[in-house]
Amino acid sequence: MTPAPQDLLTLAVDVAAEAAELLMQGQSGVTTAATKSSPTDVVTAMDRASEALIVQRLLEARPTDGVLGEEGAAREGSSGVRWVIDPLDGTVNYLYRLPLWAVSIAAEVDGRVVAGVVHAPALGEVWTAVHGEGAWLHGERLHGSQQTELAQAMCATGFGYEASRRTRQAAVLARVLPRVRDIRRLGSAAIDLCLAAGGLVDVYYERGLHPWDLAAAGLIAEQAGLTVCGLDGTPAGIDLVVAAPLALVGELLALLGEEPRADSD
Ligand code: LIP
Repeated sequence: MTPAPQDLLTLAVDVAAEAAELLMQGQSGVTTAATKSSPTDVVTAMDRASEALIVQRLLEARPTDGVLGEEGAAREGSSGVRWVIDPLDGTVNYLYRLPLWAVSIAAEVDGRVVAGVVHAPALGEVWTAVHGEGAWLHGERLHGSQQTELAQAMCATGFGYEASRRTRQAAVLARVLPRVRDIRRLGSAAIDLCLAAGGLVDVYYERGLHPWDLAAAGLIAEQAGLTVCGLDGTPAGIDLVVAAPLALVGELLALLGEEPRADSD
């Protein structure tokens, strides 16, 4: 029996709240436990503890589900449901005690995201969405920006951890900066997309994101009426994620794609 997306959301919201509490408790004194793709791409013991707790709770409730987590949790399920988990998005912000970090949990049914929650405890925000039922924050339905002029658009973006990738991203940013109202670099793709869902920024783009960075927040932005896509309008993914009002998508994609790509950056 395929579970109701709302029931999957209820479970995700409860589990995300517990993980958020664990992360708030464990933040003081947290240090880098290891590095990943570069010396600045860090993981802390709290990233791992959060993921372990989330996976344990989800599989206690639904033992035959699959999981995919940033810190290595990977399990094929038999139920048709898979949980895509970023146990701590904005790890560097968490390390620096900046409040822009979140727990992100999405439920996929047969490969499509049907429900998602992004819980940012230091901001006191819990964004949710169910496919076809809108995006919500504190019981209010979210509506993304209606901006129709790119030059008036507040643009959020982010950068990778490797110097060569950052060099290329800086070149893209140099093209974008004169063409938008201003840039915000907040350090968490999940929070960037949720702020776009609420119209607190007009557009967002980033290259190099993983499924767990955008699974839940991408649904939230989409359910708030934004177009969420990738290069040339293909599905959003590691090559590119754009979230914008339909009126701005074409112009933004053209601007991002202007430079012939040496590679996927
Ligand atoms: C972060 C993303 C952010 C991106 C960072 C990093 P993490 O995820 O949320 O948008 O710019 O480079 O990938 O590493 O904190 O889970």
